[in-house]
Amino acid sequence: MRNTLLLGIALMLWSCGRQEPVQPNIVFIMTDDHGYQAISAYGSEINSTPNLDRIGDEGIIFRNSFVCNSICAPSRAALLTGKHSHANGHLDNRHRFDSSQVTFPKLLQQAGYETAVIGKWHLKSDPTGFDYWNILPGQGSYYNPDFIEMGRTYRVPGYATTIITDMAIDWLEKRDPDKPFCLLVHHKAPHRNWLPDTIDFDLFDGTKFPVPENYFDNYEGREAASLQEMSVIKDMRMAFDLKIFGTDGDSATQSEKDFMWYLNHRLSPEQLRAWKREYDSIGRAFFANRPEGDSLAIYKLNRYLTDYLRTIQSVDRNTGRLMDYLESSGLLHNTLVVYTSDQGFYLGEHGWFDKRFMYEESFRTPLMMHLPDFYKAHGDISQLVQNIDFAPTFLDMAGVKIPSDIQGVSLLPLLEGKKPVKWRNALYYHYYEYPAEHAVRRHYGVRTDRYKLIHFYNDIDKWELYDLQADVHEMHNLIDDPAYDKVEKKLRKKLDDLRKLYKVPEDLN
Ligand code: SGN
Ligand code: CA
Repeated sequence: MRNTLLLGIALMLWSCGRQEPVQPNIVFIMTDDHGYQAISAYGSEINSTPNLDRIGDEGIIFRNSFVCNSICAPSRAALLTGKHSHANGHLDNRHRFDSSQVTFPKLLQQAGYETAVIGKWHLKSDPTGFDYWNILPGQGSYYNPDFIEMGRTYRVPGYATTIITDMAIDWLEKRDPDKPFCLLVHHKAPHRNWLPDTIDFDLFDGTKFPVPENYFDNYEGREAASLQEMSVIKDMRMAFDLKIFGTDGDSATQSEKDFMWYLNHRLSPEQLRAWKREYDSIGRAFFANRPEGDSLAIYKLNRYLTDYLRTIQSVDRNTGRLMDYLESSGLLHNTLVVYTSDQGFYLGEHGWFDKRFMYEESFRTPLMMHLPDFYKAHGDISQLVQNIDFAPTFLDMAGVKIPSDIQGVSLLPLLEGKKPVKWRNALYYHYYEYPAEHAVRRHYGVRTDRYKLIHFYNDIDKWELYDLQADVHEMHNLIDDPAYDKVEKKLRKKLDDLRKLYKVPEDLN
């Protein structure tokens, strides 16, 4: 009896002393087109990102994080709603987001959170569910960008990544200190056409980056891949993308003229001077030794990666600034900091830039989290996670009931360091933007931890099957290989099951 009493008192004391998770703050940092291959925490061989790595080093790093539709606006709609594209209605970049839908910021707001979004938005309709919003119109500008602050448009001098970070810190300073908060920081970088901050112009100068082993891919057995228009060699524009003016002589292309107009009208005289100093000298070196054939192909890759990685250095530096602010202001211990991208990107793999395909480089997206003290997970997380999981995770963490029609799952058990026995064993993917720029055919598919089955449809009808263990670069389509008949059958069944689970309309195939 006495022992039971003592145990009761001890339990009571333990539960009183136990640190309960007060509604944690959320800082969600999302870049535009940041491939995991350009983050050192993911083993990058081409750059170093110490400030981004810090998030993963001190917290967790997801090794198998994916999107449901590898394109900007649909990715953002999936983030807000926790639903696949067919369910939230945002199939491609041309849609306008139905902002009357239930979104996680709206539910957090109702639960007492102060909410804000700053930076790229791209959903056409105005943000809803935010106490404060200040967004780039459309794709936004790298230099001296316009912003729409709660309906008012104005221009801000400086560089987009730095300005967005300044605005984020400013909002944190001015927010209601008595409320938990959720702040979405959405960078423009490193989106095409990769314009670096002028202070980063000396980075990667003359670097010869390793050439991906499938850079000269011939797309054998992969018809949709052969039909794309996102090839570094064929489709990158010399002036607009690579900043080499004058390759067309007197007949400068419209794109070259438009880009020149943008530079002359948007940049300050000082920015323009720095810009010309940098790219005139690159142009002179190009014409002095004009490369052709394979040398031109390699030259283009180096030129592309140089500017792409320069824009990422600014993201890294500014993320460090934001982390330092959270730490010095005492917020970090009770804040979930997420670093991710709206999708991955090709850095020359298969000969490409851009995204859209369900192949690994663009289907995957980086995901690292710095956790509030209460959550004990640390290091690598290998479960399959997807961008539809953000909404339920944030709601779960805030103690808000997750609406039953949300299709993602809460990642909280993983953040708590648990090893759930029943985790999802396959992911559903669906890309819809065709006919469109880059000519990537519509496709949907399923990926397990080892295999991937894809169906390209619309003006094409092709299936592809990959064994990711044997063929990490997805060069060998096994769909006609009898040795994989059983695997294919299982995957088709899995795909049907997922399409039923997510209620994908029959005609979307
Ligand atoms: C622009 C780019 C494309 C890019 C899309 C979508 N062309 O149209 O290369 O795929 O955006 O990007 S550009 O000539 O205007 O740079 S997304 O991130 O918004 O989905
Ligand atoms: Ca994007």
